[in-house]
Amino acid sequence: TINVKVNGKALTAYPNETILSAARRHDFYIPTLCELADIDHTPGTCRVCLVEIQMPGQANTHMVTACNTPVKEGLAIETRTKKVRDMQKLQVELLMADHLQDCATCTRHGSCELQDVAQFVGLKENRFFDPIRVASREVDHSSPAMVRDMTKCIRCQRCVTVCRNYQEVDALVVTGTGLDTAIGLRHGKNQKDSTCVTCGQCVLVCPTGALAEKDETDRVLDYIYDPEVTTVLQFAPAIRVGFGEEFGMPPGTNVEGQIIAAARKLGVDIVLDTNFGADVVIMEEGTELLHRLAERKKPTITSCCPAWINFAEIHYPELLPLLSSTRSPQAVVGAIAKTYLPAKMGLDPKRIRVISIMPCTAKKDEIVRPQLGEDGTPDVDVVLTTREFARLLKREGLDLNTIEPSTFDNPYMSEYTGAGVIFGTTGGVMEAALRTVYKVVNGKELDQIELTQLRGFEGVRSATVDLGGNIGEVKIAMAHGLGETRALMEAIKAGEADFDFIEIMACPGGCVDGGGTLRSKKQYLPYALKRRETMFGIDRKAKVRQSHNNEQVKALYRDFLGSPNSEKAHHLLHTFYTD
Ligand code: HC0
Ligand code: SF4
Repeated sequence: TINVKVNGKALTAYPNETILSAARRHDFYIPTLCELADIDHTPGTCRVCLVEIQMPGQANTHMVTACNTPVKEGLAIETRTKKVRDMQKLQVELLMADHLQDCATCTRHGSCELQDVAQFVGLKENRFFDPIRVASREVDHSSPAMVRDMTKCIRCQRCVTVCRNYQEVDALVVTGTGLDTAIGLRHGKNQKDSTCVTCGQCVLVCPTGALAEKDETDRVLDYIYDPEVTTVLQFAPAIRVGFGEEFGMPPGTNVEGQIIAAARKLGVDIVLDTNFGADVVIMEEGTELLHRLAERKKPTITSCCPAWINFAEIHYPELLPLLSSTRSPQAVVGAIAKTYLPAKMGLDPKRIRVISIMPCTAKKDEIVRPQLGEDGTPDVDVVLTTREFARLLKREGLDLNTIEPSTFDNPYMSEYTGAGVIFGTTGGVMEAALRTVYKVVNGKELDQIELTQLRGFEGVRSATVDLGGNIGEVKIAMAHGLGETRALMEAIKAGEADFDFIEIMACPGGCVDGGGTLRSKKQYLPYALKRRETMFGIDRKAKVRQSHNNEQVKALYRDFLGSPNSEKAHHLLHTFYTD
């Protein structure tokens, strides 16, 4: 180890460790805006982590950036001298010179890392603000899912790193030099026409409001306060285990009951569960899988993750025939809510507006796909991310902490099984599908409902599962994160991956860590395992744990669709992809 002093206190550091890392391990706070240890990112571009150091035996001191200066034996480090504080303040003031000053209108207001650091250094004035430069910065509204606002970018490049090294989409590049440096899409494209798949991982690591979901809370209020409209709200499996964090609850708290109650307080007419749609998806996709296995078509790849669909369409169009044609659970709920539900409840389908709460940015561009609607009317009208839903409740003066939990009351589309709920974590769709496929093949339930051998967390996992009957052993794989997905797709193309069924989730961890979830400052995906644990706990306690045993799903087939993969089911619950 290496001996150093921080603010006069002796402590030990590791060889090759940076000053920032050593100080942090010993609870000395040094502000920074670009560094993000979780994604191994220390570009040293924000220059806020300035500290004053003195080499052993030397009288003079130097100012250095702590994030990329290694410790040395005998080094004395000062983090709070007047000189350090003044220079940090000046550095933040310089960052603010080229930053839109209108914090009150920003989606990041109240959770912005730049605001935090400005408070920390005690910034009181903005002497260098250059409105003309800021006005010349690009704001890209082309995507239905996300906004890229360069008037708020501090060029930390975290987004470039996550997109390039983790998602391996590599859509983002640094453009320009010097004062003109910015972040853009490759080849000067706008977001919509670029190779971006709107997974939103870059949004999760952005320290400011430069990258954000497209805020549609106003549109939801328009629907809710329109007396002519019947509002139907669905929320995704992962929402109930990640939403409480937006209101300061411990990570992974199950707030399903509070969400239902909050939606009613907002004025939503009918509250449904996307989990119901997940159970329907298993009926459709499971049936499709069995047909494809019989025809020796393989692999079949899941189709519920919209950033994965975007990725396949843009980056692997030659593999599109392998994708299941079954729509995602959110799309299924949308289609059923505008056909079966009004028929059952005596509602006018034209007056129904479906609102989805999703942990995902890509779900916003999923709903504008023309094939997910009827005669130009979308099945789902608007998607709010977890973050926007929190913003909406706060706008309406609702605090999740003080809301009494409630329960679902819709008799047609709100019941769900344990299989439906685990969709939200990597491997869950696979596990849910196998529970049902096993029953179809063998006429009896799996002895062991929990397929714990599938529950690892490695980026790509594979297994061989004996489905018995006329099917026998099938080889399956699950990937989460697009970097891992790319590796798997390359292996398939090279003929080196012999799988029957593959689950893909574009976000590392699956939906519980989607690009629409809480932005946890200074960390990348810290709550994945807690949220996942809660999800498995909900499944374990569920009275019904297999999709085919969902009574409301059975009624849907009996009264409306006929059987899985029927003509009507095909029309309403299946889709196609385009390259
Ligand atoms: Fe997911 Fe879904 S599980 S994609 O991760 O399949 O967003 O939670 O809603 O649609 O059910 C997200 C989560 C969903 C869908 C479901 C699937
Ligand atoms: Fe890259 Fe995903 Fe961000 Fe698009 S949304 S730029 S693919 S990280």
